[in-house]
This record gives sequence, C-alpha cells and structure tokens, in this order.
Amino acid sequence: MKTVLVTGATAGIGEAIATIFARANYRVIITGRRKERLQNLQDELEMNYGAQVLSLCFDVRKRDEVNRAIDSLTGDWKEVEILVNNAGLAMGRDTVDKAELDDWDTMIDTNIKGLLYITRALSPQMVKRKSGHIFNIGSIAGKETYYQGNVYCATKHAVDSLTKAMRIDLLEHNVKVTGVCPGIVETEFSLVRYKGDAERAKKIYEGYHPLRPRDVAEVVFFAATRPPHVCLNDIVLTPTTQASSFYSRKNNQ
Ligand code: NDP
Ligand code: 8X3
Repeated sequence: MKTVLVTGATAGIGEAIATIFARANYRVIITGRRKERLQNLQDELEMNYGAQVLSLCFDVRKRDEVNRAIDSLTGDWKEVEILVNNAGLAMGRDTVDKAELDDWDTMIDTNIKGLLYITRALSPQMVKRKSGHIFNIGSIAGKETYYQGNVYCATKHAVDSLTKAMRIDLLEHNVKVTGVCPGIVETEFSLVRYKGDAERAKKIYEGYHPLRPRDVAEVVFFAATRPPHVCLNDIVLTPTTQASSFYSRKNNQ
C-alpha cells in the first residue's frame, strides 16, 4: 500500500485528490491549517472507504511547522511515495501600483516557499529509496500572465520553473515530477482571492461550466498510476468553455 501526502486537503482540489487516493486504497496524509476540516475529512474517508488517513495540521509558510510535521511521521507513514504540492492561493486582484504588499507576501510565501519547504523536507527519503512522484499544482496562470494577475501569475510561473528544475535534479534518483496546470476550477479559490466577498466570487463561475475539483483529481490519479517507466511531465487542462486565460465563452454562446 503506497502513502500519498496532499497539502491543502481541507478544500477544493486537494480534498478531491485525497478522496480519490483514499478510495483506491492508498494510505493518505492530509494537511492544511483548518483542524476541524481535516478531522471531518479524515472521519469521512475512514468511514466511506475504510481508508488509512493521517491528519497533519500546519501552515506551509512556516518552515519549523513543516519540518516538525514531517519529522513526526513514523513507520509506514514515513515512506511517502507520492507528494502532491497543492496548497496555494491567490490573494487580491489589482494592478502593481495598487495591490497590497501583504497579499504579495502571502502568495509568494505560500505558493513558492511553502511548496519548496515541503519538497525539501520530503524529497530526501524519495532519493534514498530511489522511488517517488512529486506533483506540483500550477495553473494556466503559470503559462500566461493576465491583467491584475501580476504576483499570482508570477508565483505560478515559478511553480512551472520549479517543476522542471525538480525533474532535472531528481532524474538520477528515479523520482518522477509532474506539473498539473488547471484553468478555472470551482472551489473556494475565488472566495479566498476576493477576501470573503461571496457575491463577487460566485460571478467568476456564472455562465461557464468550470472544471470540478474531481476533474483535476482524476488527472493526478491517472498520472500517478502510469507504469514505472512513464512520467507525464506537464499537464494543462481547462474547461471546454475556456481556451486560455484570455479566451473563454459562456455555455450558451
Ligand atoms: P481552495 O481555496 O479551495 O483550497 C486551497 C487549499 O490550500 C486549502 O485546503 C487551504 O487549506 C490550503 N492552503 C492555503 N494556504 C495554506 C497555508 N498557508 N498552509 C497550508 N495550507 C494552505 O483552492 P483550490 O482547491 O482551487 O486551490 C488548490 C490549488 O490549485 C492552489 O495551488 C491553486 O493556486 C491551484 N489552482 C486553482 C485553480 C482554480 O481555478 N480554483 C486553477 C488553477 C490552479 P487551509 O486554509 O485549511 O490551510
Ligand atoms: C487559477 C486560475 O485563471 O484565476 O489559477 O488564474 S486563474
């Protein structure tokens, strides 16, 4: 039985990824900052699928918390075969002359530094075993830059670059690295980006048929279950209503 660790499993895409692996009988480590949500998801996965689940509550931005959480793993839980770097967010949407500096710090610390802290803590045991698979959840925002997307887009471009860098660095150690870059997915992402403004967040998805978290989870699961000699390197998926960050159509057009 393989162990998978999913960061940001308390909502959206991460929750769907944890669920799809739990259902397939993997041992699943779920992480996030919201303890109650972690407990609820753990209960649900154990009850529905008889899955083995471990919750680790920590903030990916805090290096000490990350290291303490990873160091706390024992026995089979320690042998993480699949790491899904999913925790991330956009905070605010404004032009460079007006955006909040704290928002920029939050996105850089979470999307880039958090992803690096976890990867640095977990990759040595993959290297030692000469086996492992790291998934980085990027975005189409890491392929293109859009108006008022500045720092969010920059963090996802950094994720794209780090995905390539990790694949090169870990090549000799037989560790696979896959970038998964979704377009619009209906999650709490917009609610977080617009700081709890539910009306504004809802409008983002209106009239489209956005991806569901499960659509992304299925892609991750497919990539994770290819034979040992096959690595899917870079996967971009969007709803059929979205050709790119700039071109999309409402369902009825
Ligand atoms: P959600 O807001 O629904 O989920 C985000 C998850 O990240 C939550 O579980 C949250 O957990 C976790 N998280 C955020 N900050 C931290 C932190 N500092 N420490 C630990 N966990 C954290 O958004 P999505 O599911 O949509 O986003 C998941 C990933 O997908 C992100 O990297 C996002 O950039 C990317 N993405 C999303 C798209 C979309 O349209 N929704 C499209 C392309 C990419 P908690 O708050 O409990 O800590
Ligand atoms: C999230 C998708 O288009 O809002 O990464 O940047 S988008």
